[in-house]
Amino acid sequence: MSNYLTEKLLSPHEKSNKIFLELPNNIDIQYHEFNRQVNRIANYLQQIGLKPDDRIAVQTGKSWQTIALYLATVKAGGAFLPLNTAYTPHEVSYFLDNARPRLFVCDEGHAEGLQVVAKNAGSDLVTLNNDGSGEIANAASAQSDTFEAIDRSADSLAAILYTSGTTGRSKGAMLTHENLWSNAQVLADVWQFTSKDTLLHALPIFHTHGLFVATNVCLVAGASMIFQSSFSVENVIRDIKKATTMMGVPTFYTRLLDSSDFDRDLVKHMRLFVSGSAPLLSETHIQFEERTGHKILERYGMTETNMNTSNPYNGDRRAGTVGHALPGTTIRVVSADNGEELNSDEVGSIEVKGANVFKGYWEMPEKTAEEFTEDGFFITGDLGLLSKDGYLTIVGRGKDLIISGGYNIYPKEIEMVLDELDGVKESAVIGVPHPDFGEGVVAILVGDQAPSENQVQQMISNRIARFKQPKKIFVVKELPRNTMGKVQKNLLREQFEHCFSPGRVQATSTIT
Ligand code: MLC
Ligand code: AMP
Repeated sequence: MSNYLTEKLLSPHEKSNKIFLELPNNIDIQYHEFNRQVNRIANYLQQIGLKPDDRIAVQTGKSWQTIALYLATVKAGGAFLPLNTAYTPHEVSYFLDNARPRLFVCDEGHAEGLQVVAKNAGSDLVTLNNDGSGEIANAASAQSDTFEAIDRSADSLAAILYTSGTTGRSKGAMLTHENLWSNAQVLADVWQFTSKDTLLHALPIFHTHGLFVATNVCLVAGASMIFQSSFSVENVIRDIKKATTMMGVPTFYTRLLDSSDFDRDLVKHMRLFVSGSAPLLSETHIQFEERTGHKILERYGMTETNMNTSNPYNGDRRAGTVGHALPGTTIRVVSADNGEELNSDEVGSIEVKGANVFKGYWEMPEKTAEEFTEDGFFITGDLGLLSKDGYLTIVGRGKDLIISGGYNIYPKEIEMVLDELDGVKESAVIGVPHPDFGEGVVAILVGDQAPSENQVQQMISNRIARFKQPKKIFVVKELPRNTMGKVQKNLLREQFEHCFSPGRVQATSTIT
């Protein structure tokens, strides 16, 4: 046995290849230097008594040291548990209480407020700052730069990523060494990544897209990453000349298209643009091609499954579709009524099976069982159709989920918070078209004394992350319901469809 994932990701590369480029600071990190830092941190983790499957929860900014901590955790036998930096202490406390990590890592600026949260979960808090300094760096600097990796098999736990649910309660998706490696290898092959590539990396590194798809693919190929702390049009335009590839959520591409400096000449040297995490409008695909001559390659995935499908690298990248099942992954579309597989072009529920699919939800065996079919397919909750030649089109979601700028927001979680507010009898949260984020969160409240939009924002600001908070709030006399008493969100979505467009319905106005 060996340490399955890190052996595959870290060992094979030329020592002198650059792994991270931080262009404005002129910092280059080479693979051999990076590997040594991984080893130092792994030694530190071993010294503090990390045991196999122990979790290391991390809420830190984007730095190459966080990536080193991820691989050190895996190499030392643990499971990496990244958390969105926008989560409030209230949200973090749920994740820590649920996962009971051995360590909770955050930056110094947040340590004081989070100390009690970590303590309540029985975790030690240590710091890692955006510039790589902090207690982890200090402790690691005294350690050896070689480390004998802890044996972990293909099926061992490598990471836990929390994903919200329709019940409002987040579930930890357990990803194995094989899930992560197999997907990285397949994507690197399919997208033809090599050590000559440089990826413009502007995604956050606490979700599947930025952490596994972007980073692991580069590691597998021995490629370099221009590591930008967050997405900005200006910085992408500044650095893209040095890149060969870019990955992003649709908002990245619509924002880039809004800039006249983003033109054919700027990106003529680029090899590939990939989009995912949310639907890319056909319109954006077409506009991008007209402007740059490049066809964005759209792919489809989930936290639980890593990537499932991709449009072809060579071949027809079809706008509005997410392409074919990846090698080693089986996709089927079944009837939501009886689970029977449907013919091509019939819309049904998308199910997936393969080495990419996770091993279950952390300490939720019943929930895990519910989401798999008897023959081992994972029920994605997405609705779609397969064309005769195997292209998957996603047409909607069977789950009540909003995707805003690539972040998933579960209405139930927001409704539970709104329903507790004074003056709110009940609420419904919906997603409607938003020009920047794809979908924007809108809350519809019932209650004669319902609070105003400003009051709501204040009341919920320390409960839920800013990106999940409703961008508009309306008050109605009552919510539309069907004969079963279920709120008809489709009617609400129709009613408020244009509220982010010019000439929209005034927010917080009472609709009768
Ligand atoms: C930020 N804000 C958002 C938001 N991001 N609101 C709704 N949706 C979002 N996605 C809010 C902030 O709270 C703030 O509100 C304001 O917008 C500006 O914040 P900012 O920090 O300046 O953010 P901005 O640069 O605008 O960020 C937008 C973004 C970012 C699109 C660049 O959200 C992003 O990087 N998204 C990527 C998400 C991602 O990686 N998803 C992958 C999930 S994995 P205010 O009111 O205070 O101004 C997955 C599987 C798969 O889905 O298939 O990949
Ligand atoms: P997450 O749980 O954050 O991993 O989000 C996964 C969900 O994002 C999927 O179930 C889909 O609904 C959605 N998604 C990911 N990629 C795409 C895509 N290319 N097109 C449409 N939806 C997508």
